Amino acid sequence: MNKQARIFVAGHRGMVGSALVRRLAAEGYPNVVTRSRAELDLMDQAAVNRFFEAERIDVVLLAAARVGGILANASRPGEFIYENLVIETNVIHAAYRARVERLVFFGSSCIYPKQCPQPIREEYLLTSPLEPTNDAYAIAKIAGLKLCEAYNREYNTQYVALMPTNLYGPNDNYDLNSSHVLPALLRKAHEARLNGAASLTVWGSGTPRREFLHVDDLAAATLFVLEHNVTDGLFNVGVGEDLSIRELAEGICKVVGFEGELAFDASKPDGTPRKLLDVSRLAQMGWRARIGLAEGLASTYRQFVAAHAGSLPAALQA
Ligand code: GFB
Repeated sequence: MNKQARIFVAGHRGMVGSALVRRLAAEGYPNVVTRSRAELDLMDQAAVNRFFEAERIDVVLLAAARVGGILANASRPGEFIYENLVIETNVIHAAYRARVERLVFFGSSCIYPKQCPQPIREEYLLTSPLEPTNDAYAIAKIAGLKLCEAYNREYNTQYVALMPTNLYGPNDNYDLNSSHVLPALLRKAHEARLNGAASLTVWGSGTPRREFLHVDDLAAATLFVLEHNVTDGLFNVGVGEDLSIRELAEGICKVVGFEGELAFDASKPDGTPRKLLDVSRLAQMGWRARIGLAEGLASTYRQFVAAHAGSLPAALQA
């Protein structure tokens, strides 16, 4: 990819978007274009068309989306399917109209069936029913990757779809109702330690298994795909191993220095029992994740404490 390419990072303030901006700066791409929601409402098709007509954009990284954890997905399905469909159709169509060469669309591992062989290969898509707690969001993301495939076939665009597993890292969402499990448990363990609580609440049974990819690794995979001239297709992005929610909670308590009990709240949904991605397609091209969970948790917790005040446990004080 030309170092002088004009790269539009849609959703640049979010966890994925900000990781992409960091990576592009680190790899010497000077022409990164960003717009705040106030400057460009991606839900407004005419405004998005005007933006692409006015700006010469060479590459689009479509990281803007309405995202959330299991409870947010289960309780706001209309919002999740509508906003994600509108954002992706507006941006992908406007990019095509403006003859934008390349685009990367970001989906999620929840696009795959609730019950499918593990690890999950890209070809398992649409082979059996989705997980009900997030099927609205999953359908929107499947539509987005299908848009890329269809435009590539009909218009010879070069639009690629990356499907990351559960992500974590800087600029994550720590609201306990709408966040994903890893940031939620980091915050709960932190507050439990500061408050001297006897226990912290973990949703569900603790038995589901999840795979966690640091968002900086997703940004690295994105640059890898662009710099290796991958022009179409669907690629899983993950670390290739998973753990149970109970093991995650125990690991987070260790990092945070919380020594109380785990209390499991069976009134909350478990969701998909497991969604370990098969990462061999990118691995065969030479890309693998580098940030292990222990390292990622420690750095993410340090950033959480720095951003949200509070104290670090002795083990993490540099
Ligand atoms: O990360 P999470 O919200 O989403 O939940 P999914 C993962 C597992 O962690 C579920 C459990 O079994 C939760 O019940 N869990 C335990 C918790 N304690 C907590 C907690 O305090 N907060 C949360 N949020 N979970 C999402 C999809 O599924 O995966 C999204 O809903 C997206 O659409 C995302 O695809 C990547 O991993 O179950």
